[in-house]
Amino acid sequence: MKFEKICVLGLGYIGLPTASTFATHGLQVLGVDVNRQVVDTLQNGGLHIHEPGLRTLFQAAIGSGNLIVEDGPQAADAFIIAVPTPFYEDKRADLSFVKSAAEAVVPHLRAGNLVVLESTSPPRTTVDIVAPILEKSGLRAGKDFFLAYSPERVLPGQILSELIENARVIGGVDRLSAEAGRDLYAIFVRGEIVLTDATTAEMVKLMENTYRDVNIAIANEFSRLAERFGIDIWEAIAIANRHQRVKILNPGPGVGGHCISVDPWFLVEAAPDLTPLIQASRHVNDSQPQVIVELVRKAVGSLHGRVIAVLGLAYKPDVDDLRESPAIDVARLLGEGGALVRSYEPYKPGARLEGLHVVPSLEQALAEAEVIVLLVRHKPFLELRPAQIARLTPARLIVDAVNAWDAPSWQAAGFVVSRLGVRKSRVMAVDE
Ligand code: SAJ
Repeated sequence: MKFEKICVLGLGYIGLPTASTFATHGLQVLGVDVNRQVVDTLQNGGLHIHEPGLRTLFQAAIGSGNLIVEDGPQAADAFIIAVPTPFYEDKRADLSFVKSAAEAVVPHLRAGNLVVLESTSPPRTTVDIVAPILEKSGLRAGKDFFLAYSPERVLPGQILSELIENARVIGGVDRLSAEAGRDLYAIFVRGEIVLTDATTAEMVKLMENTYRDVNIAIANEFSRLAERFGIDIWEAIAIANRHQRVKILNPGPGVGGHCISVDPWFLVEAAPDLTPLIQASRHVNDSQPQVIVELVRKAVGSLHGRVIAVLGLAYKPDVDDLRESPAIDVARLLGEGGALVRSYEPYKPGARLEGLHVVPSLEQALAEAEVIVLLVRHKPFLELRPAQIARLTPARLIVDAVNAWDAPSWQAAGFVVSRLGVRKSRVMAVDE
């Protein structure tokens, strides 16, 4: 199938890079967002999200004349739906954006068009929810138009390269729909393109993120056991990972971001009776901020009135994304416990977060601190030297939740270091 003009609905972390990449590969792209502010920002050449390299790519796309941004769709050869699927309080998927995007396509849908859903969705969303909406056009999915599900699996921070290099799954409601999807993405994807059915493709996406969530949960549970039994979890993991079939992930303050902490719930919602392991893993990871707070409490005694420098608020290293961040939960819980928390996030020093005192510099976070709590393995934190920090703060207590700092060097500079998953007086190197 040949494509000249496509319409991308939803211009967020996935839709905007996708629209821009198609435009720089020669397609005419209409980018659509229902948020007027987003449309205004983009029409004026600005960006509402941060992703390395996106500004240059977006400007090239706009500059080529191939990318136009509007607040509603128009007739096109293909429609890509890349809107968010958040969840409600009770963890059920909120498909309202997916549904309204599909509704918006209906008046413009023509025989021979392709529609692709990219939004992460519960199993069967494409066939049971999106197809019936699109069929209000009078056209039949798989007969008159092609319909496919193709999940995005790019890693925030590396979206632009992964968009092109990653293997891509395309699940069609029938074989010809999957092939039409392949013809579209082959325009820029250099990774392998794998064809399957729509529901398998939905499951693949959810399985990948759930697999990672469960694996992080077991690492977090192991770190709790390590403290109980008086060992160093980091040493134990390093040794276990020398086994050729073992790859234990890292414990930490919990699982954040808008993917791994959300997607497993889509499977739980779809089949609560079949998902005890997935549910338990979610609960382990969600309770991890509380574990970090207990670690701090053990290190300082009472939290009440203690001045605490929290280093790192992002959901993972070297991104500025604060969504669903467990580090923010830790900072809030410390504050609720009576501590005076000064939080510092090097990638978003001006962040404003309700109920949190975010300071714009490391110096301000440390100036009056009694305890330093390190929550994210950001590069700028890894580069800090103990002697340099000792000059900036009266604090001599460190709680390292991410195994970022070499404890002996900090101890040599006069600090007492508590590490997540460690209750051992002498830390022995793996090779000793
Ligand atoms: N984390 C740990 N321990 C680890 C690894 C991660 O606690 O050993 C935490 C991180 O700190 C973070 C969370 O897990 O809070 C998630 O981080 P991540 O780097 O594992 O994943 P995301 O959410 O940034 O991106 C994931 C990726 N999925 C997989 O690796 C299976 C990405 O490929 C997906 O495209 C993305 O979700 C998505 O959009 O679904």
